[in-house]
Amino acid sequence: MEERPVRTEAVLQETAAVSPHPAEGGDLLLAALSARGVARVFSVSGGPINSVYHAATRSPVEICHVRHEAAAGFMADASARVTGVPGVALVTLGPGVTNTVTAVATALRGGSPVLVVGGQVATGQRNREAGMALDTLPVMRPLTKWAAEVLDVDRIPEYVDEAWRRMLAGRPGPAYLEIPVDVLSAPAAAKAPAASTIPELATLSREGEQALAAALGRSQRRLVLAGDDVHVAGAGRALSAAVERHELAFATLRLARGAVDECHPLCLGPGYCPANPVLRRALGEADLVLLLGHTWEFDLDFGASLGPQAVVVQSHPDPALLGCGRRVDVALAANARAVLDALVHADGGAGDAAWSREIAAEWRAWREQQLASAPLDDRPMHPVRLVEEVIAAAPDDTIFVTSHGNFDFWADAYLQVRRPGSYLRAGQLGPLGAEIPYGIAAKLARPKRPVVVFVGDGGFGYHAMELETAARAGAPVVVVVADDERWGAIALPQQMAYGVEVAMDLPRREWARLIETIGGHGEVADTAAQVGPALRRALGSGRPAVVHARIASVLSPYMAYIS
Ligand SMILES: Cc1ncc(C[n+]2csc(CCOP(=O)(O)OP(=O)(O)O)c2C)c(N)n1
Ligand SMILES: [Mg+2]
Repeated sequence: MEERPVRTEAVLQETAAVSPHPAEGGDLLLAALSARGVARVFSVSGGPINSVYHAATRSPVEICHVRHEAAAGFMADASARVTGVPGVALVTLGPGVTNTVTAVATALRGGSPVLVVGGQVATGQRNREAGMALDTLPVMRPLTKWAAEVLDVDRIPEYVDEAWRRMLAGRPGPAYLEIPVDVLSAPAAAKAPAASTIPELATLSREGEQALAAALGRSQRRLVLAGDDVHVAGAGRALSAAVERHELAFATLRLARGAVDECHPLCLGPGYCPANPVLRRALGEADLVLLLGHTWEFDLDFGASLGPQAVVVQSHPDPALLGCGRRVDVALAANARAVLDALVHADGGAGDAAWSREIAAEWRAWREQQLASAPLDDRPMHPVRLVEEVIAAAPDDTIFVTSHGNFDFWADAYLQVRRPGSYLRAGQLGPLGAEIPYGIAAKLARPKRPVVVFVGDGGFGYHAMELETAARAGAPVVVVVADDERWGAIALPQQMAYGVEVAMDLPRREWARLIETIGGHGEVADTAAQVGPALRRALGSGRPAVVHARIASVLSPYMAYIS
């Protein structure tokens, strides 16, 4: 990653020119963030962080004041995923910090760089039961790559710099800085610039190159699983070049979905073993599997689908993750771009390109067959029918967000992600509630692109109120509520295991009317024919919108597999 100069001094001089109030820690904080490309921080206010709110009057960094700190954390996470610049949440002490816990844990498990800045009581009030005070460093330490308190106002830029390095080195993840109010609001002196140098494993060793070429040369049926680091390292072009040069079947996973267009003729669908039987077949038949920038995690069945003949090559920029959970034959400590560049130039012989093409075609046929089993006039609509009608009506450059309900597993498996940064899903931690904040932050980061959030009637309830934030912030995101009138992902397996469902029903509520009362636009679409026009009106409304759609409760292949 390139070094960026940090122009704290210049920003502080401009600050003094705009407002007579002397520069404080809040100004130092925003100057350090602005110098690193941060455009906005997501926040719920509180007395101890007022210095930062005041600093925003004379900084290019905006404050997006949201309704719940969990949403602030999720928005910071989505902002990082979409832009590549770490996202920032600014929260008050005690419950302000603890409310971010799930979002921070999601960022940790999802490999997303999120900085939480938390307030704290004045140093002189420590351990005296001050209002709202809580020792939050021990709470945040296991959830972050680094958690520290700042006790000297003039060291704020240094701590931001350190947090940046820790968040971005190896596998990205969150960091936490706690700043007591007397430190944050103390007068600040202009400081000499600090420079970030993010260590990167951007080259593959000679031995690594040779081992990769040898494995390729000995193989016929070759499969690439492009994981998180393909996205982080910006290696989509290199992936595309390698896939085409050697005619490799491939799947993109998690953060990397869409790194290469999933409509590519060699793509065998999304990288979820539970939702993609063709991927399981490919893993069983391949004699070379290249797992790039990822580990053998849950969505890859912990590697259980691999056949005995498979030679496994794994790369990761964090050497500690090589061989994690499963033995590998060739371990490459390098970022995905370096590995893919080496792969493009490796002379690996012809391989079985017919197998790559045939297995990718099988996935396309499987996908089409799902739609064929969901007739247009079914009432209530089959989940796949709703997803298809939304995709058909949404412009090509739409960013899609999904949640973690039964409906979403249908959507995740059916969506074809066409370009990088176009699909957001919280990931391994699987928290309901991330999706609406994700959509809002994506819209703020990419205002020209349509953003469509898929969520069930259960998940919708977590942060629906953030649509009011979206109205204030000017983020016209569209939320498609797939309403099966229940907590389907739990109800259906309960029914299968126990023959009854307990407390699983959610009566239909008027979500399209609710959104109208909080500054948005509402649509109801209960038939397939209504979905496209409703979605287009929602997108055209220029306001945050809800498209409320009744769907049938049909167990998704993903849920069926894991239940
Ligand atoms: C924070 C959190 N709590 C609970 C769960 C467990 N959970 C997963 S899916 C689900 C039901 C989701 O219902 P809904 O959003 O209506 O989607 P559906 O399954 O009905 O399609 C629940 C409770 C979770 N993933 N995250
Ligand atoms: Mg539901």
